Amino acid sequence: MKIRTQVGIVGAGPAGLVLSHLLHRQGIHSVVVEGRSRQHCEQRVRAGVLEQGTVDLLVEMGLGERMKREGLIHDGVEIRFREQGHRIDFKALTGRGITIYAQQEVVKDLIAARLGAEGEMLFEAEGVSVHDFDSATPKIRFHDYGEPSEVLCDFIAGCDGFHGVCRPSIENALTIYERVFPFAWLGILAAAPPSSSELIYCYHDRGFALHSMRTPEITRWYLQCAPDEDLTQWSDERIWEELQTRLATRDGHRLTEGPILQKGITGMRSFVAEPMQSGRLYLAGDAAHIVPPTGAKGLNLAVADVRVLAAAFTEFYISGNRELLDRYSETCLRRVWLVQRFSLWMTSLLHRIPGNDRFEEHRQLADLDYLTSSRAAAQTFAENYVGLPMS
Ligand code: FAS
Ligand code: PHB
Repeated sequence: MKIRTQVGIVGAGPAGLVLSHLLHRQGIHSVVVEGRSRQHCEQRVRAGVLEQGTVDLLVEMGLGERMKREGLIHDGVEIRFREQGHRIDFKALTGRGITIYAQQEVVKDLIAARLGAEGEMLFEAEGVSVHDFDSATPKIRFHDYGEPSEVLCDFIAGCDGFHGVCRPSIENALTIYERVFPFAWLGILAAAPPSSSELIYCYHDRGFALHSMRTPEITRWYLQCAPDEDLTQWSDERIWEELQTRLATRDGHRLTEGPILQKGITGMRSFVAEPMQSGRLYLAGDAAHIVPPTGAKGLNLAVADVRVLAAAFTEFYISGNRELLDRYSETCLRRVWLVQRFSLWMTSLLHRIPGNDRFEEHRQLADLDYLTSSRAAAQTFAENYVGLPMS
């Protein structure tokens, strides 16, 4: 089976789907080739925080209706340490906020919008590979239910995440920058109402903890753990006990517990591949960079990349001018490193760093003290957290 299109996209995550819909709105044809099933993509539990810029773009793309109805708008977060909470007021400091709306809901809305616009998406594609992206006719090859198939295109967008095939296909052209953290996150989804109206980021002697949510009935919690933590050692009771301990406050306020629906361990790394393009293959999202989830930036950075890429493809197809395409990597990498900086800073601020001596711990506590007592420090935190302005 041979399909001809303008932009071949590998991966139906937020990056690939937002790109495909942005191109569609500019009359540019694309085909999305995805290795997993639609159901898997729509049920994968990942991010939950949307920056204002991401929300504004989804609304502009006509995808705001359900997000506005079901999303939770937050104007601040709590930073908790030494059993005391300190609120950072995003609204007062930046005039902006964040929206809590699960990544899988964003993906569901995007897939529905693509199908509604008769967008071409091929799920469960096997053995995907990319070819000839140094020529004028790049190709995506795969098996479609056993049938050898090929997408011929002008450009390939590699939106296939960290473990995809696109980045390895150009690894000789890349320089890799990486930090792997000596800890991970044990994340749970619980049928328990939020214990606070906003997110709580907590520094504790026993390790980091995070209170987040998805809906008024469903909460999301994270605990710092070892990178090779054995999940079978974590009963629901032990998880709640540890959360109660780390998030404890002087007023003795107890967290609202409930049945745990899902639990998993997520490794923590900072990763950047440069450049984000080679020939007619362009990388976007987790295919090009990974941030530790402490800053809640992964999904938002993926959307920021494809916003730039869609504008570059649009300029090319309207005027033949390749300037934005040629500057794609340079344009995105400025934001990528700014977001890496912030995510690394937040991770170092809030986690117990193995091997840190008492001096380092006091410096870390002083960092937390400064953040929660200085308006200037809170302003810097807020403007990064709600999302730096789009270039
Ligand atoms: P994605 O990984 O979302 O999508 C890539 C797509 O490509 C997938 O559908 C995959 O199936 C497909 N694919 C892969 N290989 C392929 C191949 N060979 N052929 C065809 N298709 C292929 N960020 C936060 O801000 N907060 C969080 O709590 C958070 N939790 C996370 C938990 C986990 C376990 C992970 C891995 C990431 C988490 N992130 C979180 C970051 C996350 O949100 C990513 O940044 C976001 O999914 C990036 O989107 P994409 O670049 O579209 O990549
Ligand atoms: C989440 O809700 O999944 C979440 C929130 C904030 C983070 C990371 C994850 O920093």
